[in-house]
Amino acid sequence: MRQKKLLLTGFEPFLDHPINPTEQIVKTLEKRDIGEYQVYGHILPVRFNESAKELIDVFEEIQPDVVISLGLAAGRNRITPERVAINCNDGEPDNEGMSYCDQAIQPDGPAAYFSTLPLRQIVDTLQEHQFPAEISNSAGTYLCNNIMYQMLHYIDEQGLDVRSGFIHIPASHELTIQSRKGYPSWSMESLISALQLIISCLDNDK
Ligand code: PCA
Repeated sequence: MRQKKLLLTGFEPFLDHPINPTEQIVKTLEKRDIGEYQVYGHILPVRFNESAKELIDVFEEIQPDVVISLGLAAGRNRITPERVAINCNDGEPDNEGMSYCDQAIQPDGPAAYFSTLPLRQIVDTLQEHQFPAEISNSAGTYLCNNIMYQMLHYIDEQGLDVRSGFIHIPASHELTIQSRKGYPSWSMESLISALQLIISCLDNDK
């Protein structure tokens, strides 16, 4: 049986966050075999004009069976798989100083795309293992929403049988200490274990 490929992405640090725990998670898990999947890792820039293009280039090179993109949501206390990506760029400037206000990501694209990851199974599995989790109904309007929308749009336009979605993770202890903010935080060990459980959910799906 052909081994399945999972493309797991994280982001570089952004705004006033000195580190991005998603980068550490991806670097730890890349090249590992987890369940039926071999993990291919990639760290994306936080740039409206580049992130999605880079993600799609990597996608075309690897041709994965599943895409899971990770982003930091400092302030959230749970792991939150995102249900939906909306066709909107808005908010804070990116790492290049570029910002958008109320702008469509794809002017002719649909209003939104739903995640095609097994969201309920992911949340239930995490909670059974004592990791707090909840489906989130908004990925915001910054880079995380942008790449989730663009990846799902590409898969849809190309008519591919590939599941894709986005998962926000809470701050790590290291980030909370370094940033001197009061973010709720998780140990890196717990974040890695939770991600392994999430990836194992893909095996029973479909
Ligand atoms: N989180 C941001 C972008 C990069 C990241 O890790 C977001 O939630 O949009």
